[in-house]
Amino acid sequence: MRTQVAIIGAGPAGLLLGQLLHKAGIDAVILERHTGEYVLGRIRAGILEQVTMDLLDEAGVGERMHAHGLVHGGIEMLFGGQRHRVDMNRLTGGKNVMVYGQTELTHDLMNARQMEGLATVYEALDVQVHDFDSARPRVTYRHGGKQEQIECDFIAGCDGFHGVCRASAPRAAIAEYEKVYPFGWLGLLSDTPPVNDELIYVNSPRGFALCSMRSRTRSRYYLQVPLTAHVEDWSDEAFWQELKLRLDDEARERLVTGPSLEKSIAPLRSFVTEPLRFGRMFLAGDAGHIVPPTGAKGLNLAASDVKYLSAAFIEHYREHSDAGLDDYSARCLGRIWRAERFSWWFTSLMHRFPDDGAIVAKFQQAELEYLMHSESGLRTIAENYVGLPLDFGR
Ligand code: RFL
Ligand code: PHB
Repeated sequence: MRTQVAIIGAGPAGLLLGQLLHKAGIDAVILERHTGEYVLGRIRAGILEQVTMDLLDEAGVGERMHAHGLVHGGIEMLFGGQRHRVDMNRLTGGKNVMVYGQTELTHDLMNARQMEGLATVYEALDVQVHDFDSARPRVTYRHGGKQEQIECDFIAGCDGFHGVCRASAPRAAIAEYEKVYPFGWLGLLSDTPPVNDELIYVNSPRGFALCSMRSRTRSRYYLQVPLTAHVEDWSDEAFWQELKLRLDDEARERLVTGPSLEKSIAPLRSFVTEPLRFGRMFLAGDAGHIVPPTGAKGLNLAASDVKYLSAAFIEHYREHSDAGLDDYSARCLGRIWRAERFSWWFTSLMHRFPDDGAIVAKFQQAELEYLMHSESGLRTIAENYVGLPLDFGR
């Protein structure tokens, strides 16, 4: 088989890239290790920045998001038993975020691809990337018991943190920066109305908590848990009990509990690969970088990588210019490091670290009080949370 761009991974990054390339008349094949149902079963991100919403519109898949997504102009911060609102809309001159689950977005992209009859190979096993340092890269894989090969012009590594693409880059050509946090997030999804109209980020003496949602009838809650925690040891009842202990009186009273639809623990990590290009192979999304979820940036960074990469491929094929491809890594990394910094800072501000004594909790409290009472402090949170403009500072 031959194609112009071989995309590895059918998560949001790979599917969105496939859709944007298709719109531009560029041929692509997507190879995915798992089944479509498995990909849809992963409960992950919930918050989209304006840049991501615009890109979904550009890809022609924004209709359901606009119909069912919830526009949020603020978030609430709970610490010291008090709630404070960050009015992001006012502080950023009218910007908002959209609450729309990654599952829904993935579903929309999968549907669009299927409707247009575009090639996605699910359950593609033992995917390997070859010769990306030459003009004729290849991808090999096994499917339905047969060995297959794709010849292509470019390889897009959209295969997430545990993918094969980054792992295939020459070790001498790659630098990796990593911080692993000493706790994880235990998430619970339930068909119960959200406790609040907006998200609540909680810094409590018992650890971080987050009240989020997927719709007016479906809630998503998270608790900071030790790295040693096992999901089997957390009954639904224990989860609700602990969440209540981290909330304020009003939220505790309003909280509606119910059986979990899904419960899982995610570790927290900051990770960046430099560069994101290796000859004719490009990394995008979680394949190149991971943020702790506190700032809600992971999916949004995957979308901005894809925006830059699709524009670079389009420029290559239409204008015979490689300027966008040559600039891809630097352009993405500027945005990535800014989001990494915000996610690390917000994580440090809101969680209890096991080795920090009582003094650090006091520092956090003082910093939060300062931020909530300073216009510039509030704006710092707001403008980072809604997403900095594309090519900020360039
Ligand atoms: P994905 O979604 O991991 O998809 C990669 C795909 O590649 C496939 N794959 C392979 N296929 C073929 N061959 C191989 N060798 C392969 N290896 C892997 C995988 O099966 C998979 O289908 O990466 P992508 O597309 O870059 O998307 C990134 C996002 O999924 C991720 O950044 C977000 O979910 C992060 N995230 C959040 N991001 C936000 O922007 N806002 C949020 O509110 C938010 N909340 C979260 C999050 C992530 C979380 N977890 C569980 C890590 C909340 C949580 C709890
Ligand atoms: C979510 O709804 O899953 C979510 C929302 C905000 C975050 C992280 C996760 O910061």
